[in-house]
Amino acid sequence: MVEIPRSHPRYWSLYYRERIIEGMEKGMTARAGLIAHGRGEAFDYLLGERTIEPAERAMRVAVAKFLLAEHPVVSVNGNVAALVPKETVELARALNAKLEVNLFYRTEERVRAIAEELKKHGAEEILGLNPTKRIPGLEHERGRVDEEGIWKADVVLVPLEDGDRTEALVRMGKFVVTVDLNPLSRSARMADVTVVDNVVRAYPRMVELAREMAGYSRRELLEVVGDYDNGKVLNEVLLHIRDRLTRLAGEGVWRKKDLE
Ligand code: PTJ
Repeated sequence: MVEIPRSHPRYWSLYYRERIIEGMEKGMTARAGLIAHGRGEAFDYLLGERTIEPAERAMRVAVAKFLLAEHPVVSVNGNVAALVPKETVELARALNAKLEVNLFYRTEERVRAIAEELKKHGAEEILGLNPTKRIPGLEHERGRVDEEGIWKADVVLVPLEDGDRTEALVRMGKFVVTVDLNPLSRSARMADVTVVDNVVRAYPRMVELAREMAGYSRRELLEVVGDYDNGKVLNEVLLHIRDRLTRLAGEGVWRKKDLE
């Protein structure tokens, strides 16, 4: 990995870029994953590179839904394995969920490389190595899922996902949670809960929330879910972006060193 000086004003952004490149060099991340990462970065700029309140609310509901689930599954792709392998394993453990490597651009080599990385971070059972089922309506490799994992799941977390697959999972009757920085993506619009946040911030926060809520009763978890409305939350994200841009345009960004 290229050494980035800690003093660089964009240190974290450059650091995660390097992690994605390294993920590709390790055979985990798809080439298209680099493009997806760039799109995510652009939306993170618009959000202000921090977890906003609607995302916090979405995370609480997502975690409560997972803790209420019978067959919860956390899906892992090549970008997530590069950016948050440790947090992915911690999250699945805290949510009592199974881990499934499930790829849009599936190749056996990438599945194996990702499974290895997860094992290095303490994962024991990893599904998705021999998927025997297919998501109805999705042809070829991108539709293959594990019978004991996504196939059976009632609640599934599919971060940085393709919209078509998200929609197909919803059609199968699954409760679908996604993490996606783009509030306008098809995935964000199709999911039941969309956490509009960077996965590098969202996963550690979700681990905290899962540990905090682990002691909640069923009734308390149902109260957290309440009458959550994903459409409303996405609208709030759009308004956050609009208001922030209006404010920044008013203040002026020319030669401004930090943006809040
Ligand atoms: O590893 P694979 O084969 O499963 O492929 C993974 C990618 C991400 C390449 C594949 O699912 C894909 O092409 O996804 P999309 O359609 O580009 O969607 C990815 C979404 O994730 C986009 O809306 C990005 O804005 C968003 N995104 C990118 N980086 C992050 C992110 N969201 C949260 N955190 C990020 N770090």
